[in-house]
Amino acid sequence: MSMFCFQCEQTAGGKCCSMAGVCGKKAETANLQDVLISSLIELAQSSEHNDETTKTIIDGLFATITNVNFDNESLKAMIKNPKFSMKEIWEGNEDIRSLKSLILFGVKGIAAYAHHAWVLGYKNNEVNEFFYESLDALTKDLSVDELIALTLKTGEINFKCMEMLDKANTESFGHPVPTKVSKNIEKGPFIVITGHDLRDLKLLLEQTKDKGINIYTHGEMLPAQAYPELKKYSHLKGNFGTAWQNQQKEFDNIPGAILFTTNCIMPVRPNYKDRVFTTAAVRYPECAYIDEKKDFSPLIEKALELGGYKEEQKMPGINGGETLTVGFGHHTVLSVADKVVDAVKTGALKHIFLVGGCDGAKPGRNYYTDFVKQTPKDSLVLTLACGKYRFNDLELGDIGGIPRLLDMGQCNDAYSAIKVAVELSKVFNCSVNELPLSIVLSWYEQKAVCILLTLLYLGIKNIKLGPSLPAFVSPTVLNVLVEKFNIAPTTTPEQDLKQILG
Ligand code: SF4
Ligand code: SF3
Repeated sequence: MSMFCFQCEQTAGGKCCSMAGVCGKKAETANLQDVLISSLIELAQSSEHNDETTKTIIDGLFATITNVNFDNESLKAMIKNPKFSMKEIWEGNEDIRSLKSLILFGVKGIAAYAHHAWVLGYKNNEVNEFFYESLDALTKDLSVDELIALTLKTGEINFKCMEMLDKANTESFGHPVPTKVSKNIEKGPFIVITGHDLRDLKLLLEQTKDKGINIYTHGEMLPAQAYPELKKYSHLKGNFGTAWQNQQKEFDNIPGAILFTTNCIMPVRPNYKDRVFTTAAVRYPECAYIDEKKDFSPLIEKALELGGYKEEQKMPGINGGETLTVGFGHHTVLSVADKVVDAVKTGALKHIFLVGGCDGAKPGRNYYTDFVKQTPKDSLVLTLACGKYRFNDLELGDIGGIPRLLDMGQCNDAYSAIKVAVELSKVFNCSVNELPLSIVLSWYEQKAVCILLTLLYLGIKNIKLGPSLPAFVSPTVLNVLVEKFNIAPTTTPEQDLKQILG
């Protein structure tokens, strides 16, 4: 059976996955996900705009993000026999396909963030209306200019969505505070929780109170350790392992249970399949699924049955570091803004780098480790999302008490980085592009697409993007991005640093 998917960074041969996904997605699953998108398009075009339809669209889009849903039966249950076929886009004009892909993949990312806000009780009408507008546009005969405008609007809406999620997270759990996180796993029963959903973590912490079970964050859940309403639980211990692409090795025969709340789930190996639980948009055949009632009892029982390690285990980061520091969201960073401004004025701080985005399995991602290691001592490195596992265990020192490496949170906390940049530009009375700030992004899946579109919508120039450029960006569209925004692929850390620092 053949398939067509080119939505992520690891797509086969840098072109498309056509027989099976490099991510492990089978052709049947990929095709079902395409039919699901068609089905959502027709739902958006034919239904009344209400909460029920909006939530169906959000959850359907979320299910098609890379490494979220590998379960054909659950996909089939979401499909309503559409007439439109995604082939019309995939087999059409290359530039139109490219722009429609940017919009569709961006909207998938927005759906994930809207879902997290929604479950905390936060919705935004403009964001919700855009799901209908953008899906409808995918079937329309639009010009390149019209599609470029809609692509930038996707970035604008994502900005509003990330802002809403920031509000949802901080009003529900408090503003993140700097927090040191251990990478050791204590003896005794434990649960590893991964993904981006903070509400799931809160519910799990409540249900495991006084049960003799420790909870460890993994992957994109790490920043949760910094939220006051989550860190107050004494059984929320350290962080397990590194980024998503190492899970098959790190979960090998693990004596604990694992909960996936979002991406990135990889094909689950038999030696830990019985201890993997998924919830919300994540589905994997034969793995237990926890529905919206969020009764985590089977997960808790599994953790107790497995019993955990007999002795404490050390799980250092990829550079050997044994602790990580998190919690530098906009609230914390802006509370020391005067110190940052003074350091710039006295010359103690000469440059700020934002090195963030997704991690991934393909070789070449050590670029980000080497880049951060080589940043000069009079520079700060802001980071976010799971790409930071390439360097977040490094000890980079500080500048006048401000740590040189500042972990701002999950990918959606790109909102924090933008807020800080905008505030600094106000203080220095210049545009964000005139700040001594450089953005070096790593991308993998579709949330990185909507974040990139947000940065472009905000007019941010000179972004370096790696480890490779998206296969769905056609040469013409790339030219537009280069001409308008001077976006460039990463080269080598040495060359890029030399160019940035002039
Ligand atoms: Fe290939 Fe990525 Fe699509 Fe998976 S999500 S099938 S790896 S392009
Ligand atoms: Fe990572 Fe999958 Fe993108 Fe939120 S967990 S960033 S890749």
